[in-house]
Amino acid sequence: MPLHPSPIRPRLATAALFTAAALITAGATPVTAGATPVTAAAAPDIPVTSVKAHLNQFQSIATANGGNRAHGRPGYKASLDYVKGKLDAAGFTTSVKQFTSGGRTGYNLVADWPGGDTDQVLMAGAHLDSVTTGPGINDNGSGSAAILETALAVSRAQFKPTKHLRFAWWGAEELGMVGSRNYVNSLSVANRSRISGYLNFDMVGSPNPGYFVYDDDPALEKVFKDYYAGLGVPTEIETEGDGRSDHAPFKSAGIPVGGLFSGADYRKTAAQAQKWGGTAGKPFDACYHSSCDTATNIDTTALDRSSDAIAHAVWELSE
Ligand code: DTR
Ligand code: CA
Ligand code: ZN
Ligand code: ZN
Repeated sequence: MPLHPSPIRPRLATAALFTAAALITAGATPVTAGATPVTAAAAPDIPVTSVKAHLNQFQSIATANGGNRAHGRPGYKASLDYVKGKLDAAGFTTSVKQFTSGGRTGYNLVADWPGGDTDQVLMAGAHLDSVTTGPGINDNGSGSAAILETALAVSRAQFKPTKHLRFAWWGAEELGMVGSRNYVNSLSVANRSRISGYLNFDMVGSPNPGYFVYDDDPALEKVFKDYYAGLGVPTEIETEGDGRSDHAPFKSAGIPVGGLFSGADYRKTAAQAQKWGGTAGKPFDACYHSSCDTATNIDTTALDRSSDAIAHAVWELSE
């Protein structure tokens, strides 16, 4: 895993390249000794307004379909169709994988960005389903919308990473990571070994947010920790979700996993409120698995930071 370049370094490298080119054009011999090592371009900013627009779509879908986007209900498939439409229009190769759970039909959506080394696949995923009791905007429209907008940013940038990029939206996570486990189980041993890392994003916009980084793989953890350190945002390691979200089947298959989490029904401590703001003694998300997990159940700053951290990790880990 290359050393984490500071965000400023790629721009300096670009400037150095332009200077060198100008010198060459002018016939001079560019001085290269001790030049700043050229690193990959920095990730673009992810516009949080665009992420929230996806959340508003998810909210509208839930409202029009019995108040939820749960496995086996119309709201789930409508959510998937929305995400797929955006990705198809942006040039991704999408596939919908069907499965059955609890007597109902479920679907995973997998989107490949054409290009890159298919022997080194970097994946980013989020569960798209909600519980039956509500629209699931933070859990997990937030993760779904954040990786969708990151994928669209890849397209806008016509990003050409070394590794192959694959994004996934999982069905039936709320029933026990059914969709993601179905996907991992469908992979041959060879195809599992081609996945260099799986990044999971499940609840990244909690209204009383914390900033938790998965600690399952040190190299993946470092990418996120360093990014937030660069923003001056303290982080804590994430342990509450061990085995409780879609990274679990990947980890069980020996694939390195990482991710971000902004908190669920656990209460924020006074020490955490001191460093992160928000309200001590209250849950990170008081509407967890409830009907009030709506489009207003989001902290915009947390969603913005999470989305930008996701983009940074995708750019950094695929170069
Ligand atoms: N998002 C929850 C699962 C969950 C609870 N705590 C964590 C921590 C980190 C990731 C996921 C979770 C759900 O889908 O029910
Ligand atoms: Ca942003
Ligand atoms: Zn949930
Ligand atoms: Zn979740």
